[in-house]
Amino acid sequence: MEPLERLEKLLDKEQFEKIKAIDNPQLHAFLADWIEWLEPDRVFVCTDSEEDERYVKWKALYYGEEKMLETPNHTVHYDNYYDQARDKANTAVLVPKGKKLPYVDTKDREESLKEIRELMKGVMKGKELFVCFFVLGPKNSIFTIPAVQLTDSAYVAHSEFLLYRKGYEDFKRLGRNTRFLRFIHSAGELDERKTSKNLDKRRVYIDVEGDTVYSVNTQYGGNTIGLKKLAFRLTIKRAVEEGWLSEHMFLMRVNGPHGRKTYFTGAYPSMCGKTSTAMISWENIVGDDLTFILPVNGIARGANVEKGVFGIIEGINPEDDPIIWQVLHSPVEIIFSNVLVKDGKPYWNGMGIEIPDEGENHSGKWWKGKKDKEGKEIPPSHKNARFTVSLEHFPNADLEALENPCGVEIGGMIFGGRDKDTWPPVREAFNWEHGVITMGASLESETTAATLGKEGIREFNPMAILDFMSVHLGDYIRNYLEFGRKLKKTPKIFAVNYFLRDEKGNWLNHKLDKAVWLKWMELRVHGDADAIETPIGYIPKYEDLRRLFKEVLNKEYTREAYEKQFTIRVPELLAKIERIEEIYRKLEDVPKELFQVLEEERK
Ligand code: SPV
Ligand code: MN
Repeated sequence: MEPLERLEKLLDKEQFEKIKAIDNPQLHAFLADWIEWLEPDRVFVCTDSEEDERYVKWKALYYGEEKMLETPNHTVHYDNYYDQARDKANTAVLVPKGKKLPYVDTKDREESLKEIRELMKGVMKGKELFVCFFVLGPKNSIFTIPAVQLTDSAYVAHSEFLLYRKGYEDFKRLGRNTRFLRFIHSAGELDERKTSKNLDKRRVYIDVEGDTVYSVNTQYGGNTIGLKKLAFRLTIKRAVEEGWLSEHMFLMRVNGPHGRKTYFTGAYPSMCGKTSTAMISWENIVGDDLTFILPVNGIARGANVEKGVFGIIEGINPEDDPIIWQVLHSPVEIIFSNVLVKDGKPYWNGMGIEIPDEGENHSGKWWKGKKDKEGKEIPPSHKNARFTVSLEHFPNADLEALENPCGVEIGGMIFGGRDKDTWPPVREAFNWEHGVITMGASLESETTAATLGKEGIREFNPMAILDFMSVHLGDYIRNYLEFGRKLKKTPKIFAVNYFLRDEKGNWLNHKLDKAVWLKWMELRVHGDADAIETPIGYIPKYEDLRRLFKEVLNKEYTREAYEKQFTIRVPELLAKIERIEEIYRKLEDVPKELFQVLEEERK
């Protein structure tokens, strides 16, 4: 039977008409195959209408995946106590037999497709399947990538409405041969709290070959919101094949002198200051997590893949994060996840106000001192508790840049690591190759007490993208280098480190100093500030920083502070070059420029 005929049998009339309106046989076949396989009780197809979006939100409440909070439009969602972060152990990129990728888990494609299909057979019995259409990147643009998500979680679909641009009309408009990304998710069997129950059978399989990601028995956003990190693995592969960049980067506007607008991207491993940089209140955010960068007429142009924020809520307080605080306390649509709730109000660790001693959180009914099965005390909110909200509600969002179909010209690209003793607070690369190799491809970050038992262990994380590296790292870096060669004008590349310490272990910078580094980088993009040439790139001159500290933060900046911060730490830098070379020497097929540039820097 033809796919459309099968769909007519599977869907009720109203839903079938919505699908029929899209003239795409590949889509029809995909839907028919999977709806038959997943066996949902009912199927709802989301068009771009407000009404359909409202239906999904209502279903998230109806099925108990979300609960209303006191403030209008605020809801809370809980994930299983053991399903609170990206599940690296059960996530794999599928590859042909015998192939492997460095640094990410790979599995045999054929066997794994079989395994995941088995896990998903009939998994939606008794449930409702939501078929959702979105696009990555601005609509109707050179960046647009259409995607379809199947999920039995109304929470996942609801999150996607806040985070991505609707794509049903795009699917209708785009031709029959349009390539699209596919995500198939089931939360699996749910427990009485409506969280995924069969965590031992949790799987996230990324089939780059088939442009498809499968995710089952999990709800946490990073494992399920298809268009986020799942799509990211697919677009990295596509970008490398097609010669553009799909990056784990924020996109922001830094405001220069006389109203000049300069756009920067930034890649930082987690806990290195990515969000707090993108959210500096007097600059303007375009995106906080994922950026596509395309060469257009010799210029690198960037666009936010998403239109919302799935942000970490821990530590957000009115003093350090006035803008996010304000957004979180306004009656705009927000999903809070894995926070503490008492009397309809959400609370989280480090919010700077008193937190109740009891309530409901990711562990169920919670009281201060409650311990988990392992005997560990349960904090009020999970450290990866999050908020999901659209960027349009941020007073400092640059919405014009966000929806610009041509994206924005990228003036600078920032790579931010965390180390106590090696990189200066800010510096500029000599050129594209130098920046890509000694900054991006050499990015490391120290583990923090919050994330791992051991503090201060340096972890290699090139371009902050290692978890998602669905292609060979050597190919990824080669693509980066070639990308620069396609440009008439390459973005300037910078490296920052907000976490430098002195010999006694004291921090050398304050939290907000990064705002000064941004202004300096903005000037450098336009050749409006001098710099000192060092063996590792250009560093700021004291006088410029002193003036900027005064202008931006109204702070004095002493020469003594400057000298401590910007002294080139030769032994540490040499040791770092050694470490990075060692890593790349073990990989096959790394561009030879990488070793040459590192060697030059050593000399
Ligand atoms: C990250 O961990 O890099 C995130 C959140 O942005 S997640 O969606 O879990 O990947
Ligand atoms: Mn991220």
